[in-house]
Amino acid sequence: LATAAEIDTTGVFVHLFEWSHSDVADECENWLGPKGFDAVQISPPNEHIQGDQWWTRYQPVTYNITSRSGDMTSFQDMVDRCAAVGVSIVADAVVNHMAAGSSGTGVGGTSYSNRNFPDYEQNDFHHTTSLDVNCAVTDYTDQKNVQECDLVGLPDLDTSSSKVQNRIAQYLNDLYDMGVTGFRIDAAKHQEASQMNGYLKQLPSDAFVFGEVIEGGNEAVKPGMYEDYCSITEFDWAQEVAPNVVDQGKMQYLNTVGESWGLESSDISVIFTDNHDTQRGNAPLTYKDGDVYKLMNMFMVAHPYGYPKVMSSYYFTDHDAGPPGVSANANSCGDGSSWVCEHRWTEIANLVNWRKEAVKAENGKASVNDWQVSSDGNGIAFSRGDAAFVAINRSGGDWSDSFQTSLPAGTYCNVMQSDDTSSCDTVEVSSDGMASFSVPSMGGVAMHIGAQA
Ligand code: ARE
Ligand code: CA
Repeated sequence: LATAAEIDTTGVFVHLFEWSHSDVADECENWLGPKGFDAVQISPPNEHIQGDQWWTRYQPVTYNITSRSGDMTSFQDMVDRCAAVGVSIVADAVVNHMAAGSSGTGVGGTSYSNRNFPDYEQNDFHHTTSLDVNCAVTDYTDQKNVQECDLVGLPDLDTSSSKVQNRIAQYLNDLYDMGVTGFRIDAAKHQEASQMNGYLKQLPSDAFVFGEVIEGGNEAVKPGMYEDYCSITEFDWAQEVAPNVVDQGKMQYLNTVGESWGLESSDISVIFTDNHDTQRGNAPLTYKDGDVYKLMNMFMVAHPYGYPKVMSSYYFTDHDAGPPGVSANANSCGDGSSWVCEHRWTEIANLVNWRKEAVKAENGKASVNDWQVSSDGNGIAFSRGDAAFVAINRSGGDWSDSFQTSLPAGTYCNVMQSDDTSSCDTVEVSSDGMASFSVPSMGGVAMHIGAQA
């Protein structure tokens, strides 16, 4: 069996939200490996409360590997099969709190009562007037309220306690020993950063960790407080970029996206167009927006800022609805009622290997060269290193032009159409790097040295 690789944050990963272990394993072999995705974020793999809603996954009962996605055997099989094709697993770690309510039973059959679980007793939780009572998170301007009270009624673990820290560390190390090399720390913002580090520092140093820390205007807890310990979710990326993709004529401003826009530093920022919460909340764009959403994803994967995470969804209208009952690999991707599979959209998927070639050629110096814009400001085109070129057109009409690339002369696949070098539509680049072509309305053209016809 292959050993799981350390996560390469210069690549691209995908969140296969609510996919089963066996579907993730198949997807690694059939799609993610060949397309160059470097990792998959999975839904929380541990035992959670019963119920059909997706959010039952965020109410842990035990750290046993048993969940709606599958059991321990299917979990290990997934990790191994993904590793064998170069795809690492990022586990969503729900460790700030345990399941809510006065009593219940987990999907693995474990019973619990108010703040009493096999792994934790009432004294291991933050509490106020008595052991079974705690305050609620109500005031984001108050750090103590955010970090020591219960988030939406979820009993808040006392992460200052070494017993709690050690138990969390053991869970994460068990996952690591099974081959998991990445971790999303759910509700990291609700844990004091150095207390979170009390368990993170017990992980091997090659583990990749990012904390879910949502930046909010006048809030007490800031992403910067976590940067010594882990990468962070940069929620502002989508909020800042989206208007420039949605509004007419603003694509032209996107070349400088990054720290100068007030975003956190690129090397610690996980970016995404939307996530499983924001697509049910305030995401500026989701799969429901069609082409304009696709364009934003294209830009995210092509542009060097941050570590891009592609959101892969299922169709929903009801906020709480859990995943479809059908396998994602039963030809149900894109059927309009089960799995959306944004990560299989050609223009997004084929830019993943494009980014890899770009990063290789740049040799550590991420750069945007040959920046070109259309006369209406809706079209942008750029090179990265001398290995990759992309043009993205947000306008209602095609954009025909002669483009400056830094590519060596040759015949390239337009990977936005296909990366099959025996049958793709091609683009000719002449010895001075120039190429003439038409960029389709609400679409793109992209070439890289790894896909020459
Ligand atoms: C569910 C029910 C609740 C019920 C609770 C307990 O919906 O009505 O009280 O169970 O019985 C998810 C769902 C919740 C769900 C929970 C547990 O979203 O609805 O509660 O699972 O099943 C804040 C946090 C951030 C958090 C978001 C949602 O800071 O960490 O709220 N995100 C993560 C996950 C969620 C998950 C949890 C945490 C809990 O990604 O999917 O909840 O594990 C401003 C602030 C933000 C704040 C945001 C929303 O932007 O700056 O910090 O995010 O508002 O309040
Ligand atoms: Ca907490």
